[in-house]
Amino acid sequence: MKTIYSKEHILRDSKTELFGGELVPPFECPVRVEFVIDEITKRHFGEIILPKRFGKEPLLRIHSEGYLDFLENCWIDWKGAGYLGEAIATTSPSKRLTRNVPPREIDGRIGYYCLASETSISKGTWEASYLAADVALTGAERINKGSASAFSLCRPPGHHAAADMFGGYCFVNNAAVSAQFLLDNGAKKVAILDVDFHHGNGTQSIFYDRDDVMFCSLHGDPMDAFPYFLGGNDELGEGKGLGYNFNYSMPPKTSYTVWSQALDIALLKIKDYQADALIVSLGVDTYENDPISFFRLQCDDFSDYGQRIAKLGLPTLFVMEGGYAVEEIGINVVNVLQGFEG
Ligand code: 7XA
Ligand code: ZN
Repeated sequence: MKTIYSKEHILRDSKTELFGGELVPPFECPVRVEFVIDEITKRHFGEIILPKRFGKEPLLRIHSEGYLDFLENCWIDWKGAGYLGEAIATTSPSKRLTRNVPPREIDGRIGYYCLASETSISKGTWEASYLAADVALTGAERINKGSASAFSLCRPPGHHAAADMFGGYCFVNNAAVSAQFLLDNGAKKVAILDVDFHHGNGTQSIFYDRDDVMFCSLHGDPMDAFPYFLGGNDELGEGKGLGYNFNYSMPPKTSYTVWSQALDIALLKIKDYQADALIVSLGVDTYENDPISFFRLQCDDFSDYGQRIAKLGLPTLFVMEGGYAVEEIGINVVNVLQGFEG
C-alpha cells in the first residue's frame, strides 16, 4: 500500500489549544505524523509518495465558498485586527443566537464558522489544511484508477469539519472531500467507516440526507465525549439519507471485545450497502493510553481490526484522523494497515 504524505503538514503548527481553562501546547501536533512516517519506514511498509495538487474545486463540492474564504483569510484578518495571540473563537451561534449571517468583524466571523473553541487558527493553518485535502484526494484518485488501497496521511485531520464549520482540530473534511471525488469520478456509492475515538460529526452532517454515502461511526458516547452534541445511536439519517447513517457509541473503558462487536455490525451494514469503495477515517485515539480518550484498545487489536476491514474486499482509502499517544501512534496506524494487507 502506498502512503501519501507531504512534509509541509508542518505549516499547521499552532502553539495554543484551549484545554481545562488554560492555553496549552496542542495535542494535535506535527510530530504525530513524523512518528507514523518513521514506523512506515522502519517496517518497510510500501512507498511514500507526494500529493498532487487538485485546486479548490473538490473542496467546494463539500464546503461553502464563504467558509473556505474565511479559512484562507482568517489569520490575515486576525493579525490585521491587532491581536497578538492565535485566533480563537469566543462566541458562536448557539441555541438562542440564530441570526444566520457571517459578521464582518473577525471575532464574529471566526465564531460564526467555529464549532468548538479549543482549536486555534494560526499562520499556515489554511495552507496545511488545503494540502491535507490534496493528500486525501491523491489517495482517492489512486483508488479511482484501480488501486486496491491507499493511505492518505493527512494532517490536520478532518472528520469534525462540517460544510461551514471548523473545530476539534479539523478544518477541511478530508474524508468527505475524497468520498465526493470518488462519486464525481464514476463511483455510485461510497461507504465511510469512522473508527476514530470521536464521533465524525462533520462527515455525518455533510452526508446526512444522502443515500450515495453510507456513514458508520464507532465512538465514545457523546454524553461523555467530544463532540457532545451529535453522535447518538438514534441518528439514522433523514430524507433520502434515512437508513444510511449508523452510530455505535460506547461508554468509558470499552474493551476491544465490545468495540470489535460493534465493528462487525458496522461492517455488515457496509457489506449489505454494496459500496464501490470504502473510506476509513482512521483515528487511533481508541488506544488505551491515549491522553484525551477513554477506550481500551491495545496495539495488537489494531492489527486485528485491519484484518476484519479487509474481509469486505472493497477498494479502501485510509484517511488519517486523530491519535495523540505519539510514542505509539505509528505502531497502531501501521498495525491497522498491515493487518489490512494480511
Ligand atoms: O477525532 N477528533 C479528535 O481527535 C479531536 C478531538 C478534540 C477534543 C477537544 C476536547 N477538548
Ligand atoms: Zn479523535
